[in-house]
Amino acid sequence: MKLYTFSGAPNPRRVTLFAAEKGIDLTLLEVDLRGGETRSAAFRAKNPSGKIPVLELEDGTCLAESVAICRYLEALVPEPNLFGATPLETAQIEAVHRQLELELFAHIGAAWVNGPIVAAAGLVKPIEAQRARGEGLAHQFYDRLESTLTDQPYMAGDRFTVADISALCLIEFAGALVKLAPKPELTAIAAWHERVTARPSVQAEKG
Ligand SMILES: N[C@@H](CCC(=O)N[C@@H](CS)C(=O)NCC(=O)O)C(=O)O
Repeated sequence: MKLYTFSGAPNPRRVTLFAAEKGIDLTLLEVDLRGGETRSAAFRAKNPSGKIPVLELEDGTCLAESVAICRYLEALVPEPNLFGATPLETAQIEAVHRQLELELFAHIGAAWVNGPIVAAAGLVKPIEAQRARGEGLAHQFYDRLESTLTDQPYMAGDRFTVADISALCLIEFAGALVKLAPKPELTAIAAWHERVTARPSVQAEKG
C-alpha cells in the first residue's frame, strides 16, 4: 500500500505511526505540498479535498482522511487494538478522539492558517483575531488535558490508543511550527509526552 505524505505534516504522521504500531509496511510517497501538488487535478482525483494523507491500495483504490485510513488498517490488522476492544471502550476512545479533532485540531489549525508561515507562503490572507483566538482556545484545551492526564496516563484512559497518536502528532506540530506548545508548567502533559515518545514506533521515526 502507498501513502501520499509530506515530512513534518501532522495528519500523514498519524497514519505512519498507527501503521508502525501495527507492524504494517507502507510505501511512502512524498508529495510536493508547498509546490501545490495536492491541488492538482491528478491529486484531486485521489482525494477531492486536495489533502494528504491518501492511502492507495494495490488495485488503485484511494482512501482519504487519516482516521478513516487508520480504521481500515485496524480492520486489516486488529492487534494491537487501538480503537477500542469493547463497545464501551470504543465509544470512550471515539469521544476523546473527536474532541481532540473538533476542538484542539481546530484551534491549532486556526492559529496555523492565520500565522506567519502560511501568510508568507501567500496561500491564505491571515486574520490576526482568528490566530489569537485559536491560540487562546488551544491553551484552554491544554489546561483541560493537564487535568485529564493528572488522573490517567493516556488520553482515553489507562492504555495507549489512536487518541494518543493524534494528540502527539498535533501537539508536536503545534510546538514546532505554530509556537503553540503546552506551557512547561503543565507537567502531566510533559510526562505523557515522555511516555508516548519512548514507544518503539516513535523512536523508529528517528531512523
Ligand atoms: N481531516 C484531514 C485533514 C488533512 C489535512 O489537513 N492535511 C494537510 C497536511 S497535515 C494538508 O494536506 N494540507 C494541504 C492543504 O490544505 O492544501 C485528515 O485527517 O486527513
